[in-house]
Formats: sequence, C-alpha cells, structure tokens
Amino acid sequence: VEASIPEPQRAAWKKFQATPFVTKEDFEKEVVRHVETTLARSMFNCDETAAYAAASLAFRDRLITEWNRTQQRQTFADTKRVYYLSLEFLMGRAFDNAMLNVGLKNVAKEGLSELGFRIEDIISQEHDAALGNGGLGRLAACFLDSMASLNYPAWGYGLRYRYGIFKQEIVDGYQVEVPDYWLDFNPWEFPRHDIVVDIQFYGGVRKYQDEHGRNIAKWEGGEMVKAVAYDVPIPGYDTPSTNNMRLWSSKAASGEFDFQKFNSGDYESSVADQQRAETISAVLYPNDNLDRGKELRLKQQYFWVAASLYDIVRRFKKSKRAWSEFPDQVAIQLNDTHPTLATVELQRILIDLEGLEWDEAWTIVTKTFGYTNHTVLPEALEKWSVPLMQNLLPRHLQIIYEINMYFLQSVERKFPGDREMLGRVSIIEESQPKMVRMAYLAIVGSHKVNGVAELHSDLIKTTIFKDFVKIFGPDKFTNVTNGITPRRWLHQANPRLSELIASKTGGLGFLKDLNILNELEKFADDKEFKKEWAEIKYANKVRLAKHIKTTTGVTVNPSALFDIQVKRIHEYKRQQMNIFGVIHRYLTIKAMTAEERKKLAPRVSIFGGKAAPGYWMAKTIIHLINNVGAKVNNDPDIGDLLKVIFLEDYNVSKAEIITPASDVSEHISTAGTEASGTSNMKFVLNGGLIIGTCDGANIEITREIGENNIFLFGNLAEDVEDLRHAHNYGSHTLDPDLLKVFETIKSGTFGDAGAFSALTSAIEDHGDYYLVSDDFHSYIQTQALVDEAYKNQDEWITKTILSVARMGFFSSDRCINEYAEMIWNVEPLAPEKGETDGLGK
Ligand code: KOT
Repeated sequence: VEASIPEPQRAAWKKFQATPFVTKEDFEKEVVRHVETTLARSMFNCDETAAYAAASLAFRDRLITEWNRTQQRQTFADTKRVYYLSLEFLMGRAFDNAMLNVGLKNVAKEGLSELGFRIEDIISQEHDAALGNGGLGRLAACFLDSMASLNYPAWGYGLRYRYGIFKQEIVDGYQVEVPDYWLDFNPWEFPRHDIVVDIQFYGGVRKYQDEHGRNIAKWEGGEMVKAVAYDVPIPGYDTPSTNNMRLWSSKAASGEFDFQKFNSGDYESSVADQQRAETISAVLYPNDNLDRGKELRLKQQYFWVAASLYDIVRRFKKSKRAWSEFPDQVAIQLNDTHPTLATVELQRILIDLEGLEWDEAWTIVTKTFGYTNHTVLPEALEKWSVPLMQNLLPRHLQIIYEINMYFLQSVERKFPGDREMLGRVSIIEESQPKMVRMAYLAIVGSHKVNGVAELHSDLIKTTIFKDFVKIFGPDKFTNVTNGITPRRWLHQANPRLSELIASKTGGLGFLKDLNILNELEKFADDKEFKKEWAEIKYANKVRLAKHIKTTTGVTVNPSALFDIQVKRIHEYKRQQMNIFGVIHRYLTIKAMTAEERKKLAPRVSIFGGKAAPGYWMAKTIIHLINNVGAKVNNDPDIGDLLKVIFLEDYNVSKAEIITPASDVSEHISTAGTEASGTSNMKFVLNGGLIIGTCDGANIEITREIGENNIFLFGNLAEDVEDLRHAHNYGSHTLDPDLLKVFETIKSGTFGDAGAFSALTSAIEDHGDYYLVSDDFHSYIQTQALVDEAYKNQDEWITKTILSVARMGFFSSDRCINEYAEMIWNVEPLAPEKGETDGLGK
C-alpha cells in the first residue's frame, strides 16, 4: 500500500515535524504534558510511578523521533541489514539507559528535581524487562546496544512474553517462583497493530504437478494464529542512530474459524481457541543450558521465526531485487539453535511460495545465515522428536529430510563408504523416536559457525562438531569471544568510577573505544588516584551492604572482603563447591585461637541466582546456602569474620548494584563446561579481581590482564575426560577436607541432614561428574592466597587498576565489529552531520 504524502503537502509536514527536547525546560514541559494529558493526572496526584511514566514517555517520544529517522535513512540507503534472532533479550531497565545514551541524564535529573523528584527514586520505579534466563539473553541485549552505538543497520527479533523469567522468593531457605507479569505499564514498547502475520500450524501437505509438470507441495489446513508486532526502540550511545527490536505477540486469528463456532453457539470453545493462541507467547521457558523438548516451545520457535522471516522477506521484496541478491541485503544471525527453523522456513518460502529451484534457494539460505553456538553441555543441545515435528510442521519436516539427503550425499562423495560417519553426522538421529538434531541443521544451513570464547570455539571443533570440520573444512568455524557493553556495565552501574576514569583519560571517549582504558596504567601507582579508586569501591560496597540489610536483615561490614558468585544456579557452575568451601572456612575459624582469628581477613560470601523450577539439585544448593547462612550469621563465636548471604531474585537491575561491589567474584565452572561467561568481564571492569578455573573467557581475561592479577586454580579441560573415567572405573578417593565438610552437613549442623544427601552423594556415590572433589584442594588453597593478597591493600588496588586498564578487549563493540566483518559483511551507516539535532549535550 502506497501511504506516502504527496509532494505539495510535504512542506506542511516538515514544518510541524516533531522536534525532540534538548533543554531542561522543554523536558519539564513534556513531563507535565504527559502527566496532565497522557496519564490524566495533575500535580495533586502525581506519585513516583506517575513521574516515572511521564518522564519515560518524554524520552520515548524522543527516541521514536530518532528511530523514525534512522529507519528512513536505512531504507533510502538500501544497504545490507543484520537481523539478530534471539528467543531471549535480557534487557533490564530502559529509562536510565535511554537518558545516558541520548546524553540527557543531567537535564532529566535537574528537570525532575525542579518538579519535586529524585532521579534515583524515579529510575527504581521501572520493572525490569526480563525476557531471558542468563548470559545468552544478556549477550543479545549487549549486542543490540553495540549495534546501535556503532550505527549498524540492525534489528533484533524476539518474542513478547507476557511473563518474563519468574521472580524468585526465598521462603524458609527454599526457592519459590512467582510469575513476572511485567506489562501492566510498559512505555518502551510501541504496538504495531497494522503489522500482523498469519502463522500456520499442523495440517498436511498435498503434492501434485502443475500444468508445466512442476512438482508442487502445498501446506494446507491446520490452525492459524496471528503474530502482532511490538517495537522497542534501541538507542545508540552518543549517536542519533536508534535501532529496532521487534517482539511478536500471539493472538487468535479472527474470522472464519471462531466466527463459525461462535455463530453455531460454541462460545466456550471459541474462547478456548483464543486462549490457546495467546498461550504461545505467554511465558519464557525458565531453563538455562537445558532443552526439554516440549511442544509449546517448538510452537514458540516456529511462530517467532515465521513471523520474523515474513517481515524480512517483505522488506527485501520492496527493493525489487533478484532473489540471488538476498544475501547481499540480509544477514541473519541465529542466537544458538533456538531459531534454526528459520533456515528451513526461508527454503520453504523460496521453493514453495516463490518458485525457485532447490539448489538456487539453498545457496541463498546458506549465504544468509550464521550460527552461534553457546554450549557444549549435552543436555542443552536441542533435539526435536520427528513425530512431534511431523504433526506440527509437516512441510518443514519434509524439507529437513531433503536437506539431510543432499547433505549426506555430499558427505558420501567426500568420504565414500564411511557408513559410520553418515550415521554420526545425519541431521536425523536414528533413535526411538527419531530426533532432529538442531545444531547439525544449523551448521548445514549456515555459512559460518562460531563459538563464544577461544577455548569453547576450539572445543566445538574437536568434540561435538569434529566431523563437520572434516566435511566443511576449518574455515567455516570461527571464534568471536563475548563482550559486554561498557555503557550499562560501567557508566550506568558505576557512575563514580566512570567519572574518575573520564577525568584521567580526557572524557568519556573510553565508552566508545574501551581500549582507551589503557591510559589508566600510568595511575596504577599514583597515590591520590588509588585513594579515590579505593573510596569508590568502598562506597559501592556500602551501597550493597545497605541492600543486603534491607532485603535480608543481615548486617555486613563493608570493610570485609566481599566474595560474590551471582549467576544461574547449575551444577556445572559449581556453587556447591563454593558453599562447601564456606563450610570449610567456618570449621577452620571455629578451630582457631583468638590470636589466629585476628590475622584473618573478614569475609562476606555473597550468592545469588535462580534455579530452573524443575532442577532439584540446583534448588537443593540454594537451600544449603541459606541454611549455612542461618547458622553462620547467628554464631556469636564468628562475628564479622564470616557472613553468608543469599540475595533473592538476582536480575539485571540488581546486577548493576552487585557488580561494582565485589572484591573477588567466583567463576569456577568445571573446565570445559562454561562456554564463555560474561559476568567475569563485568566484575573485572568494575575493579574486582576474580577467582576462576581455566574455562571460557577466564583464559582470555588472564591473557589480557596478566596472570598476576587473577586467581586461577583447578584441573584443565584436557584432563577432565580422564578424571571422569578414573572416578567411574578406578579407585576414587575423595578430598579429606571435603569429607569433613560432608560429615558436618550429615551431622545436622545446617538443619535436616537428609535434605542435602543428594548433594553429597552426587560426589560420593555418583562419580562426581563436575570434579568438585578433584578441584577442592586447589580451590581452598587459592582462597587462602586471596586472603593473603587482600591484606596488602596497596598491592591489591594496583592489581585492580591494571586489570581495568587492560579490559578494552571485552567491549561488545569489539564483538560486533568482528561479527560484521567476518560473518555478516555489513557496514555501519553513519548519520549525516546536521541531519538531526544530534545530542543534547
Ligand atoms: C541453552 C539452552 C537454553 C537456554 C540457554 C542456553 C545457553 C546459555 N547456552 N549457553 N548459554 C550461555 O551463553 C552465554 C553467552 O554466550 C555464555 O557466556 C555462557 O557461558 C553460556 O552458558
């Protein structure tokens, strides 16, 4: 539909086009206008919620103006765009981020103050957008920030879950899940009721020959559901570029179906249909690093992928180019295997709907897609049962079989007679029932596959995807080490540190080129600077101590060493090893003389993180941490020497308080299991040291900051397999200190001894798969080194300054530039000077 205003009337439009506010006065005017009109309130009933709403709407209007301009610019330029497909976007709060990226936080702060509000109180009114589980979803959010900040024409595509990740409450030491209904008031989304896509499920395939003798496959019947677009503006930092995140919401297809039922008096079932349709985008699956193969999850995946591809193809078709140019205009990145059906859907569109030949179509598909792998854990590798897929997506299953047939034929040509190889690499696993291996499909359907840290990218090449390296050659496989956005994870979370750095490096330029942090090296021995540096850390610890006091009631001493492990609870991340170490410390202190105790550095052990609701072992770990806390924190014999805290409901906005407050943080996964980790980067960037295993990005962090500045311990990835084998087939003697810890637990010191038997017997009786006992001694020794090092505050501070100075590599801007160059082949599209009013600075 041509909806463009004719030339003669455009002058009027230009005259009256929206102008984003820049001054404090204009900001206040917008806030008052929104309070009085949009919200229908007045100065006599404007509470903090209303002030938050109005201030956000003022910024949203501003973002939307730039968003429109950015989209226009991209459409006119008609250059290649990136589409980042992710089932998770763990965005956190948007208001503070919008103010900082647009450069108007001070304007807003003063404006709000004149209107009677403190900006911190207003910021904290916002509900986190928690559409993700952990690292994978937060990575997608950091990438959106970097793509906009670097002016890449890029869209995020995801699902608009009505319920994000559950809220965690701790009741009597147990995790309780509470639904996270976050959409009551969300000023950051922009419903596009005109952008609606019909999505088909179930039905069957009719095959026939048309009048030209061509084979036609028609997917017919089944159910229709509507996908409605909701757009969220993504502002870049210090640039007018504002990209788009498009989230799809499911709605019942109105019309024939339910209308018929309705007329025939079947009101109930027409309402049931509607509810079933809306269920598709209702809830985020709360599993991190686990695949459960549920039908509704497959429905979510296809719903989102089909709507996104329809949208992408529609946009491409407007340019009236030949199909062969599709990969020159479109790059699609698959964030893990969750969107892999997109490869099949594009092939279906091209052959069934657009009439292309198979080979021509498949060339386009593979040139378009890139696939990022985030895990090697076998329980996390997605597989879908063939009967399930046959029922839900009959045409897609046929296409998958055909993709597999051509693929296996090419393997057969390259490795004639190697039947075992064919069985190993087949996209279809010949099990009962048969399964579609999504990672294999993603590899075959993409031109590049990347891991997320060097060790991980090497591991996938030598273990789970070894055969595929032989088949496609090593160049198809590459590495892009993860990163984090310094805007949120330094400037926003730690404003004082950001300010101090700016004062020594000539302004905020480091937020756009993080390598500028290097200039801090020369202050590593500067007395004045170190004093300020230490004061900021202390203030951040005081802030966290206050949060601990109000949320748990426990008083912690901000001068104690803050030792933090916050991340999803998982056996491979080994929070159990941490809490066993804490128990060991407790026993050690109890056995000490008063003299010995004086020499000890007081410690606060802080944990946080959610367990998947069905993951019993993870829930048991949370229970043990809380029970240890209850015992230790109330033991008068211990006092400040040791406190154990479990922080409820760890999420992005809490991470912004927690991350700047660490002295050490723990990244202690069994070597070879954590693909990258990203909180390790956040903690170091905020002036904390880390204790970690030789795993994921810890290795590259060590390379960058120097091995004197990190506490590494434990067995190496290359030895893990042999150790596991020895546990199961050799004699398995456990660490004596760990056995003492187990005895204490079993004696009931931390409450009901039986409650924790699963934790101890996983190690004693079931092979200790995660090597807790093998690494325990080295862990305890390294913790003792931490104690020693912390006593020398002067050296400690120097280590933290040097570490921050060397963290430039871990900016997500570096990642995005690598993806753009190696995988997407896209260029930034810089806004022209003077095209907009630019920033309000
Ligand atoms: C897998 C299945 C479902 C949900 C999440 C996953 C998942 C999450 N797989 N890997 N991750 C994490 O991704 C992060 C970002 O790359 C990594 O830093 C982290 O090590 C992975 O565990």
